[in-house]
Amino acid sequence: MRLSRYFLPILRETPKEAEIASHRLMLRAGMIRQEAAGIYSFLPLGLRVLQKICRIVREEQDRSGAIELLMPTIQPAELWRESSRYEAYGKEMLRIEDRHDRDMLYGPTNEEMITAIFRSYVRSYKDLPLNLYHIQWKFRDEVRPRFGLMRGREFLMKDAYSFDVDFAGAKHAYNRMFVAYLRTFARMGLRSIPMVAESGPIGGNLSHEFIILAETGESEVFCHRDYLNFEVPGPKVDFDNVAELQAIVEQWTSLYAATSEKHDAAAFAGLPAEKRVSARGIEVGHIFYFGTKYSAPMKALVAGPDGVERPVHMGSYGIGPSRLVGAVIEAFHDEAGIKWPEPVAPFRVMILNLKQGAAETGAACEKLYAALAAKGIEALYHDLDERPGAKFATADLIGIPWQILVGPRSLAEGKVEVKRRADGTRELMSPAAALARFSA
Ligand code: 5CA
Repeated sequence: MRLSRYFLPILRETPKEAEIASHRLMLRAGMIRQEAAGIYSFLPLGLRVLQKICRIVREEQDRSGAIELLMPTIQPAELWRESSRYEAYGKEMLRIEDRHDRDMLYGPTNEEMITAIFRSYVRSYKDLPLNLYHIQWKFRDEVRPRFGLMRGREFLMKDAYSFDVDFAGAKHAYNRMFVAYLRTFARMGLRSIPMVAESGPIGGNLSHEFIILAETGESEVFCHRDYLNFEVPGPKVDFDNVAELQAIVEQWTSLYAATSEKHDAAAFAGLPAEKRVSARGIEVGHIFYFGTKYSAPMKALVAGPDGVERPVHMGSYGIGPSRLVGAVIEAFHDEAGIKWPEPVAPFRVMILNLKQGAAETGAACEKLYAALAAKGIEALYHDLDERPGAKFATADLIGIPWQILVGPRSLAEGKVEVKRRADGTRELMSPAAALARFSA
């Protein structure tokens, strides 16, 4: 992408309304624009990151055996009356009337709708296990939308819903998601810690929040320090292997870890002082097992091997991709701007022409740009008529992992400079050597 043909509305001033780094940087880097409290447009650069995050989420959901579908944002109120959540959900639910005076709502979550889909088609244990997920916008009329994408009113959620004939099956479904979540966040460069959590309006008595430690996090959390060094399961983990997954989950729940609502001060005080981590965290995922809370009132029944019909056992599993855009920035930034981990970076390489208008640097940049495109590597080419200082500032602000600096002096010696945004290291090398660094 040539910057001269792109839409990257950089802000030079720091927006006053933004209280935390990720919100400030997203606004300054031209990634998002606020349309109303807690409601944002994703500008092109922000959308690229969101899509990268969703891709990783999808790949890991698919790997774990979940199947993608897509439910609408708008739902009929009748469904929610069946589960008795229509009144219970209160003011957080955005209620809408259509032209026929029918009560509708903008979905804050989808347990009811997925249960209705399930009961329309599935009758027998032979069709189980089943886990269906989608990635769809949600609306919750939060009392205090804040911190940009962290606590929005409209936000993107990956929500998965599992169906099993009994508790043992449901526990394995829960374990699948548990392990998939560890992998998902690790692929974004984040260390997530599963913590015992309150289940709130979703319900049930088995629930874990996946927390990223960050000073600006909204949750107060407590955990054993060893979680910071546990090994994340690799890509070869067998999601059908009940014992293998159970062992991973047991390891990752063996030590103390809880959010403030579930905190047991006495148990925590029992840990050796140097192992106690008391910190703030960002909840990037939340998983629930709630048994027959929805299937019993909504009559989603399956016949077991004995032929007897019973309510199906369910769980639901959420990840916040739009919140993750902010969470990744909270974890990876410095004074100058964002430092994207490669798997979620909007582009992999940025080419900076340090003498716009000069024939030599122009030709060298064009050649690099064409060669990267031919290799399938996403590159952003800063080809605007700006001074080098301004180009450096933009590049550091938007945080593309690799910068190729093409200046007249080095080029006269047949060299370009390759800068790594993560640690600021720079190396002089030939354009061919720079290109050889990158493969698709
Ligand atoms: N139905 C269940 C699981 S699918 C559910 O709604 N869970 S939740 O309420 O915990 O939300 C799931 C995830 O969505 C959270 O872990 C968080 O990452 C994200 N999320 C929730 N509320 C917001 C919000 N206001 N802004 C941004 N992301 C949010």
